[in-house]
Amino acid sequence: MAINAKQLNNEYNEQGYFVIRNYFSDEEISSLRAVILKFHQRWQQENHTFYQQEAFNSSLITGSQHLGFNDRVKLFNFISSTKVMKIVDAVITAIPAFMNTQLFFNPVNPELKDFWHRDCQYDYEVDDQIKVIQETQVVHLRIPLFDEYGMELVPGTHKRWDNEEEFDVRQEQNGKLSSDPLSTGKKIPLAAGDLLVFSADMIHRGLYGLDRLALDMLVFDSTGDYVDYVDDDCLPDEQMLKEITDPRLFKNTMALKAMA
Ligand SMILES: O=C(O)CCC(=O)C(=O)O
Repeated sequence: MAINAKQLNNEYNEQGYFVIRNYFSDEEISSLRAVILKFHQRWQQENHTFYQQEAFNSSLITGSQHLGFNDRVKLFNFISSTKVMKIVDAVITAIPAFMNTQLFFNPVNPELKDFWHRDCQYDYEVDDQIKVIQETQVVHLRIPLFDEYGMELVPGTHKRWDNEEEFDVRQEQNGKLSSDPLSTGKKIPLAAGDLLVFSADMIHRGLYGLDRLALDMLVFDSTGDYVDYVDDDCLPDEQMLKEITDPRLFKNTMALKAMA
């Protein structure tokens, strides 16, 4: 599929997201799904209570805890494949670096409701969030492995602050809940094979309800101050690097770590 990098970059800068339908083939998705399902089953067994009661995602998928050498190499090769790197390079035109992976699923606990947030709200107080959204942001590449209701995003909020309704909902104040509808929200239904790219700091939520499994890759611009968020165990080791066709995304992170 022909990619217009300039157009994707403009779209991302203006709206905070873009979606490419049918970007991955059935073969690409079924081979990725096989590895991810293996991880998910093992993770579920080890985190039984957490899974039953409160979980809606797992992380550190490329780490050594649940997957062996060959499966990890497969994942690293998918994450840094030519196809994925075309998109990463379109969004981050300087030096992109790998941060982490997360896996989003439908929560078992029906009390858990899909909630609006900006990722930065878990690390920063409100005054700092206002500043942080003006700076370099982490980019999520969401790769759904099954059809799902997808994500709901508030276009433009990667660069602009909340209006009153958004802030009340996100903060759960003035009688609002973080799962309340937002009049500015835009639903993006996703099917297996689609790719959604969005800014972690825009106002967003995952939409629960279908038996979803979505892999999120998180990448950042090397000029951003994010290297402390990277877990060493989620990077390839020397042996694995030899098996990765284009390891620059991981090598860029390693170089930042070495300087930190
Ligand atoms: O899909 C979800 O449940 C939430 C997704 C999300 O918040 C994220 O990808 O940052």
